Amino acid sequence: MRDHYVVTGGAGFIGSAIVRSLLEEGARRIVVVDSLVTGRESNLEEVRQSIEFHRADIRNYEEVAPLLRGAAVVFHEAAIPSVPRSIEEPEFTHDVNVNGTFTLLCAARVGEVGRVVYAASSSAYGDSQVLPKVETMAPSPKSPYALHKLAGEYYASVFASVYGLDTVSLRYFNVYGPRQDPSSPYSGVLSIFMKSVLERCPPTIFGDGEQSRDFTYVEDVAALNLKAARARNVSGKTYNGGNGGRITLNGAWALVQKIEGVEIPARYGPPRAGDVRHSQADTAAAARDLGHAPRFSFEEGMRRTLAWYRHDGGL
Ligand code: UD2
Repeated sequence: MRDHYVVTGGAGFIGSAIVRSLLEEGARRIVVVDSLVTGRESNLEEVRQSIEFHRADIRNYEEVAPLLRGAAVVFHEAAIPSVPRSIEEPEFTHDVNVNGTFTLLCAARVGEVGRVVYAASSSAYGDSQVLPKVETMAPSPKSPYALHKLAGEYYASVFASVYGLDTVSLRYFNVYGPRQDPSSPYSGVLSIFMKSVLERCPPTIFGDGEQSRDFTYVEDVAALNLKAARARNVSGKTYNGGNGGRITLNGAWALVQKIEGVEIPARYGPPRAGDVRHSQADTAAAARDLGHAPRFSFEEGMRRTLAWYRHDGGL
């Protein structure tokens, strides 16, 4: 009987939000698989008694396969994110993101997993001429990371068509929210903005700050994952996981300052290699096929996130 859920990368920022949402929905058995390379056990602190935690690397078939066997759904979040990290560490990030995903899909197939929901990335689109970005557009990855995530998506789709493994891919659009680690140079820009404003230090914006992103609140992404786990007739498909809006980095930093009631002019540095200029999701397919409707406006998400960093995030 398929009775359990697996979340790879479940000690990470997005994975741990999926774990929480599963628990809220009454899931009985949740298995977290995490190597703790970027994830942290503290992200699971208050739910630790309600889940099974396994420190394991998705590249290790022998370790991972028994944990997946017979799972109802595997949410595959484990990855080494970051465009610049993939440029600086191409072998390691390829190994985890591409080979790790391949290994995981093999284990899911052999273990007769009910469905794999794969964390894909909006970076697959690259610099499309048209906004918003819709799933029918040809992908155009600009960085190793974008290519890794796209390869995983293609593998998921091929495992569906060739082996009959039920898979669905969700292209996340710049997810932010509580528990995003702000401490690394590879951290998501909004977590860096939160740290900067609370420490009253100017952030460095790469380029002119007029690049834009469809920042998406982590709880909306977790909700989308649960919908994708249940939707019918979606196997082998890819959906955008975005909010549908778009804000520039200058606009986002202005909002952070407004919420905090401070004025700290940002510093500006050279543009970052592999950076996409504009990003915005067309959300129609996810709404139609998965029944997804994002709940959090950017300002509401930012207020909640800042409150978390202030009270719980140790800043
Ligand atoms: C990409 C994907 C995103 C997700 C993520 C995982 C796109 C459009 N988005 O995010 O969906 O998969 O990768 O890592 O490809 N920046 C600064 N100052 C800083 C840090 C960043 O200005 O201190 C800029 C950066 O140059 C970029 C923007 O902020 O223009 C967002 O950068 P990011 O690293 O937060 O995310 P991004 O867009 O590479």
